[in-house]
Amino acid sequence: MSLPDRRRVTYYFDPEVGGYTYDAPQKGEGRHCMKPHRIFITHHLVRAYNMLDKMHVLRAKRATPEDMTRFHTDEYVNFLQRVTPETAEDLTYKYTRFLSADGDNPAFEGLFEFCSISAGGSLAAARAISSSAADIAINWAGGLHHAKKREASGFCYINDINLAILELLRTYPRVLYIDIDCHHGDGVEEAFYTTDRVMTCSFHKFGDFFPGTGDYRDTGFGKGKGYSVNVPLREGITDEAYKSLFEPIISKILEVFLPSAVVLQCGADSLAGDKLGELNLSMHGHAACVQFLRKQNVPLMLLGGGGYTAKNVARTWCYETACALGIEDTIDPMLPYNAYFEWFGPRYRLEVPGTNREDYNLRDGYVHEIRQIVLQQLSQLQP
Ligand code: ZL4
Ligand code: CA
Ligand code: ZN
Repeated sequence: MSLPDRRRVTYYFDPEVGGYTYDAPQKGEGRHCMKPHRIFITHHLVRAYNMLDKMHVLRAKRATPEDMTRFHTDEYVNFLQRVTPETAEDLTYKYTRFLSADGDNPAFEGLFEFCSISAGGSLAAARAISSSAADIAINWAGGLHHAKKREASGFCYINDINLAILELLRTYPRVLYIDIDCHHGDGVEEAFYTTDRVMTCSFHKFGDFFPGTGDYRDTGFGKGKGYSVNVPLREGITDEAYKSLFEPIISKILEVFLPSAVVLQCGADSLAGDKLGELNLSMHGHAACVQFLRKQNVPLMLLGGGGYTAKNVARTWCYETACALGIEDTIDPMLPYNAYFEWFGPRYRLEVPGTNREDYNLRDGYVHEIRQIVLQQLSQLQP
């Protein structure tokens, strides 16, 4: 006989989030790959699977400029409030401050409201966890891990994760941040690089890939030495190899760090077939990270992040919502009818299969080597 393993899940969703687009209104250079609309499609699937009545569904208060300046500088937040597509060139002093001219971080229409929705959800999720109102809190509009204290980077403007972690630190002595986005979680690592109260652990494609940081030798500084963990990957990693890194490394971290709460950034660009990512996880391989953390019985926040093949992002975050609820075994792999049904053809299934591309991590014992290196680093933290 096993006990029912219910968790109280709070899910933050703002119906307006899907209406924002990163595309510049006047420029005809092509469409930006970051599509907030994917969060709206995720929500449609979650609703079609009847999950909304199994959790607390809330629309968070928008984050205020004061909330944002807990991490960011006043002048950067003030800039984000004022910038428009028309004033961007002047307010950035020809793209020498706050934003760069390279197209990753456009000054799109409604930028500040979009940031306040994303950050508002993560802050509310952190408060729900801190107050013990929820065991698991979800904000698929969050996870924007590249944003820096005084500048935007890699499609991210406000670092909702850092705001949430700072909120958790008001209650909890130690917070663990885990990042399964295909890119390095540089903005979170940098913010907590010198503290032993936050451990950051990012798994990411490394080598000739944005943002270029995340070498395994970058382990923290001063009091924070050993509290930044990086697992650099080569292209094409599959479920099996990923799990053989994730589970032993996270188990070791749980043992040596004893986090009071965990924040998991669930960037979905680590899935097979992503437009930008170069990894090869299936939906089930990605969700195995959520399942693994859920069964550790530690307060858990689930955030979004990257993910550029929108229908696969929606499938995966919908399935991970089911994992948070513990109902994934009852989920019909045939998608229920919903407003976006035709997007999911030709198979109309809740699946993202891996492909047969080569896994370069299996060459010359790389997986084994990086696992040993990281576990060895972690064992030095033990008292
Ligand atoms: C695009 O087609 O590697 C942005 C970005 C916009 C449409 C308009 C065309 C304008 C690919 C990417 C030209 C854009 C040129 N549009 C972008 C070094 C780069 C300089 C900028 O998942 N160019 C920079 C950022 C990465 C770089 C990845 C991941 C975020 C996250 C969390 C951020 N930047 C080269 C790229 C396009 C675009 C097409 C693009 N940008 C792909 N990779 C990047 O970790 C949310
Ligand atoms: Ca990562
Ligand atoms: Zn990414």
